[in-house]
Amino acid sequence: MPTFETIKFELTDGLAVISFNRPELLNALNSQLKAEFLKALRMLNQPHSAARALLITGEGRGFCAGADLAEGATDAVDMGASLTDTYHPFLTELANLNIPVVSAVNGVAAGAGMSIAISADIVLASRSAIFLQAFVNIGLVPDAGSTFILPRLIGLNRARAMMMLGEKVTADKALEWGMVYDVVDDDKLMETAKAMAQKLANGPTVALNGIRTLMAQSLKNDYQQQLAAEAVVQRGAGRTADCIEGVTAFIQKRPANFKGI
Ligand code: LHQ
Repeated sequence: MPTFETIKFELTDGLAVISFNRPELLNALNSQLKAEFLKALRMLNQPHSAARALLITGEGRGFCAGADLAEGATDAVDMGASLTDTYHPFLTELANLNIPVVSAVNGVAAGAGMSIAISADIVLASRSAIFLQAFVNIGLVPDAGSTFILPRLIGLNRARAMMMLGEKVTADKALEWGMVYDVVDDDKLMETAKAMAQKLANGPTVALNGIRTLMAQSLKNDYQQQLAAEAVVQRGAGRTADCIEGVTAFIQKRPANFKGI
């Protein structure tokens, strides 16, 4: 297991937990953190990884404040290149994971930090969490996938306003808008998020990955294309040992014991 400094990485009972670990700067993304995050995600994407779910959170009072502005992020000659070279690799690795991803948003999620938070399959927020499309406040456009994901979650109207006004949105409002799945009291966040992620880690991994695939395709397909995609993915899920186990457990009136195969 490599040694990480700017993230914490654990893998127990099929559940991988990545915590951004620069709490004094609200887990702002410097070069080292981006590289370590990418490395951890690549480990999870290895064919024989034991991970069956991923939980992402932040140490301290923030989830992630986006690009580390003190690292010279804004002095970059070409910020487009900064995105393609240092952000897109980890975002792509995250999107390509074949296990479900939960984010536990424990505090402020700003700029690219918000993009990471909302790219999870299930976003859980603490009551004091804050969501901020901070980019416009420093003269930038939203990036790291925000312009793709946010309008799909909350609609163009609210997404545009968040992006243009650069105002903080509370967890309760994010819930009302459909940006997050649920909001829980601060002291219950990690317990709730870990239980949820562990449930996914104990689940039928092939089917869960199939849901990820189908949800991604749903964003671009028409109805007939999506019906066809469901048939393809279902063919794979229907051939798993977990499907046999799920049906057998139902008939035998006992909980299913999924193995992820
Ligand atoms: C920070 C940061 C931070 C460094 C708080 N960096 N230190 C950008 C550029 C290039 C190409 C690719 O794309 C991107 C993507 C982006 O993500 S752009 C957006 C970057 N993020 C921001 O603009 C957010 C800046 N931060 C804030 O607006 C506030 O800090 C928030 C609203 C996040 C939190 O406010 P507070 O709760 O009042 O905390 P604070 O401001 O006091 O921050 C605590 C410390 O963290 C403080 O340091 P200090 O030494 O004074 O205790 C901040 O300077 C530091 N910090 N964000 N992004």
